[in-house]
Amino acid sequence: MNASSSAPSSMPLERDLNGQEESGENLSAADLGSAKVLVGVCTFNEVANIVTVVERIRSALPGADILVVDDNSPDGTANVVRQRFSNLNSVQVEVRENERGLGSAILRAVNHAIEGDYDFFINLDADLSHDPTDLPSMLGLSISSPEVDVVIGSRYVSGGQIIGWPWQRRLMSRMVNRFATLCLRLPVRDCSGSMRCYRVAALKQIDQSRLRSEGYSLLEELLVEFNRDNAVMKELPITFTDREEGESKLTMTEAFRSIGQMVRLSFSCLVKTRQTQKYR
Ligand SMILES: Nc1nc2c(ncn2[C@@H]2O[C@H](COP(=O)(O)OP(=O)(O)OP(=O)(O)O)[C@@H](O)[C@H]2O)c(=O)[nH]1
Ligand SMILES: [Mg+2]
Repeated sequence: MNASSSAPSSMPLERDLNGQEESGENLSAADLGSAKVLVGVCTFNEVANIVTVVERIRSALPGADILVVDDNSPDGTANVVRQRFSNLNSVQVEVRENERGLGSAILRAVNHAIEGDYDFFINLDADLSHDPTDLPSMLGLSISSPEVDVVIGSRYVSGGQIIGWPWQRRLMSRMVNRFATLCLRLPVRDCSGSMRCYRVAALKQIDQSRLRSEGYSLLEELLVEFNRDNAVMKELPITFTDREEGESKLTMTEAFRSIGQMVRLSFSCLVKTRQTQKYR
């Protein structure tokens, strides 16, 4: 695909472009150059985490805007953000009154990035499982590699790890990712993680009318669409730490719904491969 946007020429970070090392430095507003960056954080009942995560994102990427997409959380997550960051234009909250679902919430933030003419859209969870100090190296790699359409914070490449999950959760995640790699033919190891830095020009190319997932499976579905468009995907190792505060929203019902969506997606990938072979 590679619909690249402007890349500032001088970046102060020392990076290994294979992503094996990080500088640990933060990208200041000046370092972002002309790049306009939106960080999306989707929330449902994250009152215990949201202020900390927004503050850590701000300190990691001071030049970025932050959008919290909250599904009218009964615990008052949205109000807490509004009150705590009321003096900052760079922190916005969008409350979806009658919608639920991580996938559709992420898409809302994606569309905000497209409509706002941002260059990069970064997504991460609100529960501090994703460490905001990883953001500068993910964004740095995106900015310095115009050919890369999405940088994926990956638990499953060398250097990546998961802390705090029981073996059942690890097994389930491994199986889901193995399925996605094999059956959805995705050329990455971590297909289900949400911590990603997308080039907005590449997101614009996606035909959103094709997307069916409202929940967690949107993460795999976006990669399937990217792959269909021959997008370039790159993985950077991250450490994922199990949440300490608040409760998981990944219910068994949502897990089965997402697996069902992935099976549907795998059929459409199979049909596409057959058609390609037939007309080759
Ligand atoms: N807006 C919105 N956000 C959601 C919804 N479901 C989950 N989220 C958010 O998506 C992120 C990931 O959800 P988690 O519950 O942490 O799911 P998980 O990381 O797979 O599971 P655990 O870490 O074990 O809890 C968190 O920031 C949630 O608040 C939803 O329906 N709407
Ligand atoms: Mg989580």
